[in-house]
Amino acid sequence: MAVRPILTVADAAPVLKQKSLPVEKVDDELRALMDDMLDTMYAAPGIGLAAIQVGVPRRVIVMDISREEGAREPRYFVNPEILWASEETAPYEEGCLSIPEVYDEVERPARVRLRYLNYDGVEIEEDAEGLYAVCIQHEMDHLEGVLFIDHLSRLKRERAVKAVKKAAKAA
Ligand code: K1U
Ligand code: ZN
Repeated sequence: MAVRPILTVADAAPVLKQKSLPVEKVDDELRALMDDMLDTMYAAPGIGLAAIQVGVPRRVIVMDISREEGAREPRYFVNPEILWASEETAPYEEGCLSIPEVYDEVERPARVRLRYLNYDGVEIEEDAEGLYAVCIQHEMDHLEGVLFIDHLSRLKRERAVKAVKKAAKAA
């Protein structure tokens, strides 16, 4: 398992804007990618990560939204689909490991029903709400090449990218 570099809008915006392709088979090679993604997410630290953020354009997400120290609850999503989204929406102050140090409020459906393959390739259908619903929608946006700042005004988006580029230049 390995921690891989996370691409940011400062160094790899065109990569992050690309649409990810479906996974054909959940095999050991894919599980090795998911293991690396989880290590990378924990090291960042973050609560979610899409494969495109480590430069792999495949429809794969890892997540751990558990709040207790030491009790890890990793989740793996291969080829996730949203089957239903509530009309009710909820705001959440989002961040993104590809847009470091930028946080802003995004309004998304409060609840969604999901279908995906898990780490073992088993098909799962379940409902998500709260932080789970926020995080899976944020990560599924990554699979479409959409960043959370794309939900903000043009002014806020341009400011965010400028700030990340400035910080990267200074580092
Ligand atoms: O997609 C990503 O870049 C990961 C992102 C996920 C996310 C956060 C908040 C709302 C929606 C999606 C992050 O993990 S940003 C870092 C973060 O939220 C965090 C880091 C450490 C502890 C707790 C949260
Ligand atoms: Zn993100």
